[in-house]
Amino acid sequence: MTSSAGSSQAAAPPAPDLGLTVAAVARRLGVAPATLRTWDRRYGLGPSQHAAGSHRRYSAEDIARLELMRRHVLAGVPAADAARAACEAADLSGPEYVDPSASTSRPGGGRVVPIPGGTPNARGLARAATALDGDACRRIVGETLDRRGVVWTWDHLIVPVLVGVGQKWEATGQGIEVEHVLSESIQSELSARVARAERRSPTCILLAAVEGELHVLPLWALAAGLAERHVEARMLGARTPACALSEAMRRIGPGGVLLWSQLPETAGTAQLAQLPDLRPEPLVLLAGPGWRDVEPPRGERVEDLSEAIALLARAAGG
Ligand code: B12
Repeated sequence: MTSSAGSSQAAAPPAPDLGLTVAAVARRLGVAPATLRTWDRRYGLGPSQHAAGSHRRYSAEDIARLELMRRHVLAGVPAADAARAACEAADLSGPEYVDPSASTSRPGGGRVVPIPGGTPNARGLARAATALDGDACRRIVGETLDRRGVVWTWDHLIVPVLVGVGQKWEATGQGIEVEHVLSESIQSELSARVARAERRSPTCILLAAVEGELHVLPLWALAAGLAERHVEARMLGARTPACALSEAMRRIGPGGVLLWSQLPETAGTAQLAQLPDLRPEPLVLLAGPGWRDVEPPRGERVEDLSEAIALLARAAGG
């Protein structure tokens, strides 16, 4: 995370384009077009606009409902309940749409981050982040990591709160400071687990975010998850140039490499084509929503944290 990223985020996000196609909405939400069609068929969460001689189009309100649906589902709410809540939401963008837990929030908590269907712990983390209380964020994340392990903590505590914070920024243009405190706290707890771990794998794993990519928290979740299995991960971090990744691969000879791309504009296939041919050949995994619409010349897509940890641990011989 950098201050330049923070300042560039300061501009209010653009109002959603009216009349988006299913493909555009799928990209915007980071879900498959087939999922949108299923939500339309099963729950009536479809496009309400008609454009002459063309496919039906999603309006801003349709998209807001779908975003709510996605958030609920990510937070673990069953799809039918999530759809009902999304359909019943009265005001999808205004300040009236607030988390009922707002009344118990700390000072500064008037800017509540809704975590629909989130656990009390997730709501607590969101409140601590909203209050810019990094110590409390680290405590909540650290205690949950100790109790439930990396995968559970990432999937059920951290991701719902990150998604909520991201949605809040997207809807209001506010809360970048909350996002920064939260990200720093999560990264510091995950990296502390990595530093403490005893590593015993025959080879190590290289983790990198692609060129231009500042989102790295999933890489830290991976490093911590691998550390739980005593697998060593070397972290190259944000915005790794393809030539630097290639050089690191040649020098280290990793059992596996994972490249994270959060934003579609950072997922370039040219950087994959540049990777060296090593013997033995490392496993190359591509992860993150940025790769969703890319036909990669090299590497396999991986969709979730536990699958990625399992594949990489095997590749490292751990
Ligand atoms: C934290 C954060 C930041 C931090 C990053 C700090 C850090 N140390 O990483 C900072 C402040 C730097 C930042 C900057 C920006 N951000 Co930002 N950010 C986020 C936030 C809140 C969390 C990111 C994250 O870690 N996501 C990881 C998980 C939670 O999300 P996910 O990848 O979608 O998860 C899916 C899959 O990947 C999978 N999954 C989940 N975890 C894992 C783990 C593994 C290993 C695997 C394989 C799969 C997997 O499951 C999910 C369901 O499909 C997101 C909100 C969000 N919804 O993600 C916005 C978000 C990603 N950011 C966004 C934007 C627009 C930006 C900026 C461009 C803003 C700007 N105008 O400057 C900059 C650009 C930075 C850059 N060039 O890279 C948008 C992206 C929109 C888009 N689709 O293109 C988001 C979605 C916010 C939003 N709702 O609009 N950001």
